[in-house]
Amino acid sequence: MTKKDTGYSSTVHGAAPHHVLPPLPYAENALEPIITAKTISFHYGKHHRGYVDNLNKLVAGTEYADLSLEKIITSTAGRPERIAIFNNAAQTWNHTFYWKSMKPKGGGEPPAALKQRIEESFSSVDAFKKEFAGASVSQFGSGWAWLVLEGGSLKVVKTANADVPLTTGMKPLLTIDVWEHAYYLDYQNRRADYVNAVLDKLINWEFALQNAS
Ligand code: MN3
Repeated sequence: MTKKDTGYSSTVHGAAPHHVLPPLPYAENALEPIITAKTISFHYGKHHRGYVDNLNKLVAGTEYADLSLEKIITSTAGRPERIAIFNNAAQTWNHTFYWKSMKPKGGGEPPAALKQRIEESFSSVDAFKKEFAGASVSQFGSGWAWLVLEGGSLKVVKTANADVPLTTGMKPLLTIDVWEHAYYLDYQNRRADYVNAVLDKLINWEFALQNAS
């Protein structure tokens, strides 16, 4: 049996689990004071890990057992009878993407190449941030706000629950989790304060640029 070095070691039907919880790209306290170690510890250690564990249990012995995470997401999207697999696969993917969308000492000015593309699509970086925050706040209930690439231009979109723009042909560049578990311990019901703080202090522009090329 092979063991990955992620600290994830539970097994499914005697085989090594296909999907593993990737390590956080930084320490649990590295995003303080914007997002506390307590929030990250629950969000990564309980929520994200839970989605990975559930996914492994749900796909064991099914036609999805040997598929990549992306393939599971695209082949279960829009199929009500596969909603549990879709939700756990998409949430596994979304959270890994969310951790990478932030970094300690992030925010500030985007790199020139990205800044130019943001200005072409939104007129200014501030206008982009405003639109992104607006999408985050207007998402009713749980979901995600995204910067995506579609047909060569940048767009802000929001998705509900586990939904991910991958399934509609858009390429995600950045995301912010707007489920309450992402911010409630630190911001209570002030979702806009959380999103604006992430955009100003944590957003990982280099990750977005890397995804855009
Ligand atoms: Mn979450």
